[in-house]
Order: sequence, then C-alpha cells, then structure tokens
Amino acid sequence: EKMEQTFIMIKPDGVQRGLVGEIICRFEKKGFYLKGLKFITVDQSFAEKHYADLSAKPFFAGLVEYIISGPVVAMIWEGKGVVATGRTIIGATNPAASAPGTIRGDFAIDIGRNVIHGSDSVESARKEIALWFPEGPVNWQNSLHPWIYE
Ligand code: DAT
Ligand code: MG
Repeated sequence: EKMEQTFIMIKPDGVQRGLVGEIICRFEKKGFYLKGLKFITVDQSFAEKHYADLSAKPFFAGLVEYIISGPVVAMIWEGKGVVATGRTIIGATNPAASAPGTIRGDFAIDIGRNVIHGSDSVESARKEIALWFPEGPVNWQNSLHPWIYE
C-alpha cells in the first residue's frame, strides 16, 4: 500500500474547548498512525509562514492572530490516502457547510473558529511537516498493521 503523511493541527479554540482527545480519537480509530505530536504556541512569523499562501487575503491578519492566540496541537498522521481522507474527516472550511459527522460539522460554527487544520495536498503536507517538524516524524511501526491493511 502507498502510505502518505499529512499535517493536522488542532487550533487554539479546539484546545480551549477540550476537543484534543476527541479529535485524536477520530484519527486513531480510523486506523491512521500517529507519527508526530507536539503541544506548542507559535509566534507571528511562524504562523505567517504556515499560512503564507493566504497572505493576500483580507482575513490573513485575523487568521494569524487566531492561530497565535494560544497553544495548538501539531500532529503528523500517516496512512493510505490520509491527506484526502483527513480533509473528509475534518469537513468543509466553513462549518456552516461542513457535514454532520465531520469535526467542523460537529464542533464548529464560524469559519474563523473552525477548530482544526489539515493539509490540502500531498505537496502542502510535505511543506507543512517540514515547517512544523524539522526533526522529522517519529519512526515506529504499528503492530496492528496487517489487521488494518490487506
Ligand atoms: P482550510 O483550513 O479548510 O484548508 P483554507 O486553507 O482555505 O481552508 O483557509 C485557511 C483558514 O483560513 C481556514 O481554516 C479559515 C480561514 N478562512 C478561510 N477562508 C476564510 C474567509 N473567507 N473568511 C475568514 N476566514 C477564512
Ligand atoms: Mg488550507
């Protein structure tokens, strides 16, 4: 099977609202493998780097302010199709349009408080993992692997 990695971040509102366990649980139970995890507060220049592609948007300053407003949980998750499936688990960008059963559909109301980030492509996952985890992923193999993959 072709394994991929994605970058997932629980934003400051997700941390404040006590959603860390619930969110990790959804990725874990699906069968994805946790390959990196850190609980950190980032500064403005780091947040601007993470969201560099959106620097021309009118909401950019507010977005950066929100991301640096408290600690976040940064994670690497691995699995077949984890980039696209991770986005499906997260739900649409605007929680008003996120389906029930998705993280944003279940736990968020406003687009500027949408609880979680997930990479939108294999290429942006690679860039985001390099930015947030310069030390690289944790190297381990889940012993349940043959029970999850055929
Ligand atoms: P996503 O987080 O679903 O990948 P994105 O990359 O387009 O969405 O934007 C990053 C974040 O910026 C998003 O989670 C919330 C915020 N955002 C996006 N579009 C917005 C808008 N029109 N108004 C306010 N905030 C917005
Ligand atoms: Mg995005």
